[in-house]
Amino acid sequence: MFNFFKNKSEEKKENSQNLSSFGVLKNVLSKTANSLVNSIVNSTSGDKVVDEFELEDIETLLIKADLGVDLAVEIVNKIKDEKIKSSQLKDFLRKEFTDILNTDKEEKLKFDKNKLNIYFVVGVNGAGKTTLIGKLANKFKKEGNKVLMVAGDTFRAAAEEQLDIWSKRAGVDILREDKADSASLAFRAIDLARKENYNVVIIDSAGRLQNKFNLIEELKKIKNVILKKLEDSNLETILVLDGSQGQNGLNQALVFNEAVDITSIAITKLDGCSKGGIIFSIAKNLKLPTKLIGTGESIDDISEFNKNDFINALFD
Ligand SMILES: Nc1nc2c(ncn2[C@@H]2O[C@H](COP(=O)(O)OP(=O)(O)OP(=O)(O)O)[C@@H](O)[C@H]2O)c(=O)[nH]1
Ligand SMILES: [Mg+2]
Repeated sequence: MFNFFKNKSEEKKENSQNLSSFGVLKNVLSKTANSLVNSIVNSTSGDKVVDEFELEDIETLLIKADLGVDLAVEIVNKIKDEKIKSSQLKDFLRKEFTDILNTDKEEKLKFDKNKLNIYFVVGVNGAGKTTLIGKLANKFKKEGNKVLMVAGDTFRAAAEEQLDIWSKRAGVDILREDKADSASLAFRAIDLARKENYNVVIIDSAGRLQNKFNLIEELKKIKNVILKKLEDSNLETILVLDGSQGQNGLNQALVFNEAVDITSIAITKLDGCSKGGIIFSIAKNLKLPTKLIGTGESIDDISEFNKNDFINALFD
């Protein structure tokens, strides 16, 4: 009965909390759904086999949706070979996209409450690493875990400060040290976590495009330290990709995977972008599972990737 007294912002907050996480996902993916599904289905007409001209359009549209040339050509060839009709196109795409996501890799982020869980977060400049760490820390903290953030980006001025702000927002501890060597910081972080019973450690890293060799060498050093101290801990090496950059992500994934064996992908900035097709491209080409998606700039704007929900959000 007191609804009348609620101000607009309270109302908005309540409404957004009422939105199911699927509703949020559907909203976030609406542009990708348009570019990857609707525009393609709408590019054909009549209840006839998709013709040559339409196939050309479909190929262009799939490439534009950041599926990558190889995958786009493969799908178009299948439509042609299987003599798919316009009316069957949507179901055909749904099955194709579902099959691509069916890699045999674990879909969920590794986590075991009774173990130390280490998340090493890598990616190029501005991909959204630090923001993702803030969101992830908050999620783990809310689920009752003892979380330590590690300010492993000791390169960029103000990077540690930025992580510090996120640690306060999430209400978790942070290990930071001016001008520290990031590998030795990771070393001390894992020791500290064991000594003080943290069960989640999230390590930030620098994202330098302009100095790729040094960046990659530094990441390898950090990873080696983590592996040496791993014991029976869980480890996820998470590559953060800016979803709005589309196909660039594939090249980044190749380089980072070669250097530090990526175990999961986090795609950020999917909100408002139409390039979510990159998820299929990465699954197909690298067999790397996307496990997290960033859906905005606020602390709760993170979802665990679920392939059925993802497909349903695109197609339903
Ligand atoms: N819209 C949107 N913006 C995001 C998302 N994730 C991160 N950002 C924004 O992207 C920008 C860069 O994010 P950071 O977290 O600082 O990126 P980073 O990878 O740590 O960058 P460096 O430390 O410079 O390598 C910030 O302005 C974030 O607010 C997301 O999911 N959606
Ligand atoms: Mg950062």
